[in-house]
Amino acid sequence: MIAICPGSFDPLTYGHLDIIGRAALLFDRVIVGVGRNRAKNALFEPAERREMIIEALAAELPDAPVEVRLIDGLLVDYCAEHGIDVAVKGVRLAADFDYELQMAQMNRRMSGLETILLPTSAEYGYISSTLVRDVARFGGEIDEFVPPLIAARVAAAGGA
Ligand code: COD
Repeated sequence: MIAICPGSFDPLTYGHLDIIGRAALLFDRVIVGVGRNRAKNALFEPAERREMIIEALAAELPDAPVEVRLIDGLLVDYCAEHGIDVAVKGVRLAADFDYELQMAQMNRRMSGLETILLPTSAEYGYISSTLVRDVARFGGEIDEFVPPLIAARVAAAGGA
């Protein structure tokens, strides 16, 4: 079965990598779908995020059957066009669950796409791209939260 891990990944964190790596153990193939969340102010353009994820996966999960693609438009349309069976999302807090449940139900209603929610690993539960951008913007260290090459790209982008 083919799964998609969709997200903004602005930037990719160790929390995202944990979900992607665990999805890769459960499914034959995993597509990391880089989308645009219009509710959030992006630091990196989607194409840049895709490039950064490809580099990070090569370093962190070199043997995982994972590809990185840009999603333009609805997730359900992308999945239908590419024969993707299921979406895998990570859940940290109750707020994540409320948001993901609503999207899962909407997506299933629209196309039948199923969603699997994976609980975050405890050590990554507090990490979010938004907080990472915020810490970097004010000059804080982000090495603990993102792979080294992502930290370098965030620093080069001027924090956030
Ligand atoms: N531990 C575990 N999981 C985590 C962590 C962590 N530390 N950090 C993030 N995650 C999970 C999130 O809960 C989410 O499941 C996933 O990783 C991606 O997170 P983000 O923040 O990078 O991405 P989002 O939530 O901004 O992505 C939203 C999408 C782009 C997936 C969504 O907007 C979408 O599907 N857009 C396409 C258009 C569409 O179909 N819209 C209708 C949806 S019903």
